[in-house]
Amino acid sequence: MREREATNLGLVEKLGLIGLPNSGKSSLFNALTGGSAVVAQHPFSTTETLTGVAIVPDRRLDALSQMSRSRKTVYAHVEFVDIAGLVAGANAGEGLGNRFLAGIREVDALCMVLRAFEDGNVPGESDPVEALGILELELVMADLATCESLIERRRKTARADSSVVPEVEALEKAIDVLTKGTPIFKSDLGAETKEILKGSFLLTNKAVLIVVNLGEDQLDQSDQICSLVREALGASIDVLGVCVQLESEAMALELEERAELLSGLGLGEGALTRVAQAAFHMLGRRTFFTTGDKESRAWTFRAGAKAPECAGVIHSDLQRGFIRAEVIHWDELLSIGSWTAAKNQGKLGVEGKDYEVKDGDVLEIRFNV
Ligand SMILES: Nc1nc2c(ncn2[C@@H]2O[C@H](COP(=O)(O)OP(=O)(O)OP(=O)(O)O)[C@@H](O)[C@H]2O)c(=O)[nH]1
Ligand SMILES: [Mg+2]
Repeated sequence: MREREATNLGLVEKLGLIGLPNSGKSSLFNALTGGSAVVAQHPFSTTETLTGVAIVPDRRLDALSQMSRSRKTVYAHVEFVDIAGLVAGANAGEGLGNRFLAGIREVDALCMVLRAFEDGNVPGESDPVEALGILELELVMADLATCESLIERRRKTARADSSVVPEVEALEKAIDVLTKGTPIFKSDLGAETKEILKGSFLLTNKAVLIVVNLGEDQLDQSDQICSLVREALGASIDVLGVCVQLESEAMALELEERAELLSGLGLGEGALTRVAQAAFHMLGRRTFFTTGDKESRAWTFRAGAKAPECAGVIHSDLQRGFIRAEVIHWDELLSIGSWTAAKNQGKLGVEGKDYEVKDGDVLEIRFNV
């Protein structure tokens, strides 16, 4: 049987699932990672943060694996963290307040789960726009408190040490934005300011992805509901409509049955694929491939990386002893039909240390240690 697994190498950034109680965070977490977080009808069923690995499905890799008759297919992955639910007043310690805030401080990006589904048996509101407003306000209040407690101390230090001046200026800009109720991720603060602010560990200075949790009966209104959320955001942030319950039921099925169920509902390969892919992309990650009869594998690199750095993702020896990379884009390789044929036809590019690897490149590294 052919294996399917996620690579353990590469970048380790984590994506935190946040939302109001009973919005479906743990259900989404389980569906994405095959995990077993507690899912229950009462609020605050999650009290401890849980981390899990979600495979990033990739049709390009599937095709390469089939071409090479690989015994193993290894996908890229994204780490998700299931965090306790947040309620209005969390910044002042309501609900699981501080626990929630500590959990979110440790992740690198946020996936907000906004409930739209209606279910009389599951307490909680079903207005995603209102939920967004509550979440934003809580995060903003917490950030404002952080900035205000930092700035006086930093101002004092800056009087003796001018290298701290940019940080003071960045904090002033942040306070300005936050006071208006705007999270940093929605603000027009420049990349440089945001970079300086990273040292302050703000909650809203993180990339964001939004999942609207739809009821099965709302699937045909997905576009309308999501565009209301997009309007409320007023920023270029991905908003994905997902029926979490349905997708997690589908995940329990065998691959073929799952495909049948989802396509029968007009859901294609399902929305979880899009969530994992959007998360992967939002984190600035790109993919290159290696392919052979032993395995076909997706490797993760950061956008803009050069060939030796990518070689180092496979193994540090390959970076240290890097000589050159043989490169072909995945679709061209597929149309030729095999690595050997591509080589014989002279279709493999021979690239040196300065080559910027592109998303979708297939590589073979020549090295000497
Ligand atoms: N009808 C319906 N129920 C759902 C859906 N998604 C989740 N639920 C139910 O909502 C309840 C809460 O789901 P959880 O995944 O535990 O929610 P949570 O956001 O992790 O909740 P806390 O950890 O308590 O903050 C469970 O009973 C789920 O079965 C959905 O799409 N439709
Ligand atoms: Mg939960």
